[in-house]
Amino acid sequence: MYDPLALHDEIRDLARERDAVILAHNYQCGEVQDVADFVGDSLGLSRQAAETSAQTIVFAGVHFMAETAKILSPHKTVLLPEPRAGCPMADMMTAKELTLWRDDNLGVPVVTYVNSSADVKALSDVCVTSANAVAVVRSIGADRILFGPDRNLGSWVARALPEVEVMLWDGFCPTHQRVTPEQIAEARKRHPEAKVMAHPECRPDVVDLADAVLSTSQMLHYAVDSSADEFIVVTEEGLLHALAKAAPGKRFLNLSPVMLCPNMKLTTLETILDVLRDGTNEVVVSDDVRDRALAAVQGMVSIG
Ligand code: CIZ
Ligand code: SF4
Repeated sequence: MYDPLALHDEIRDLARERDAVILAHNYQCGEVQDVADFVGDSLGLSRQAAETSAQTIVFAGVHFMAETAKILSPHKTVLLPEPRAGCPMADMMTAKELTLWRDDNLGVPVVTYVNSSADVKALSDVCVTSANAVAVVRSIGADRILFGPDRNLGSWVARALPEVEVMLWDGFCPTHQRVTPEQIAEARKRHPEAKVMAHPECRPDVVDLADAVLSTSQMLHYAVDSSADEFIVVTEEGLLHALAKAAPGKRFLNLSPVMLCPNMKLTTLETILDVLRDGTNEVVVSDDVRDRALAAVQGMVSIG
């Protein structure tokens, strides 16, 4: 019989035995977040991966996140509990496509969202997360950049930095792209007192209607610091669990059931236990790709 409490204890015992740290993304389901040593966004978890003294990293997230951890910690074993957990946005820009785009725009810096493959990172000048995209692009000081794969985050950067010409790749997150301005207007009508927090992966016409445009880590801080008691959360629903823990007593409303990433939900307590016990699903990045991607990833981790 499925017994989450027993599984939780078994995972914690095995993690200790195997000298493993469990990192879980804010979009993981509640019981996976609760078994992790650290819960966070790509930026925070990348930093944990770089700093941990544990020999093994179990990454409860999607493939590009585990790859990023491996790039930062090549001598550690990085295990991805569910090997099918990918990111459709990351798949929207291949290394071949980026090579052609870069060759058509020689000399223009390539700024890449962390939601991308290691091969794509290896072709990039610098990577960003949603928490530091604006700060990283500002720090480059270029008047023109190529930005991919997320056209929505790129548009958000362009609006924040009107002095920079941001050339956009046409990728998007299917989960965030589904949100419409009508849904926001409807939610506001039902909850006129609530603050709307939207992720920059949402469409620009959705972002326009938000009180605050924030990464998941920024949403957690905003909710804790705000004098408001009620929030409409416009990002993947896993964050609601983290929000409820960070700000107990406040009310967090899920915009709609469409805010679910099926890939993030593939990881379960059982798959975590399996990889810890068997050491399976190790993430590998070739030395050549790692050597070329490292500077871009380190640039991301060092800013913001
Ligand atoms: O950067 C991340 O972890 C993602 C994908 C979302 C966010 O805003 O935290
Ligand atoms: Fe990719 Fe969107 Fe899922 Fe994040 S929520 S992993 S961007 S598909």
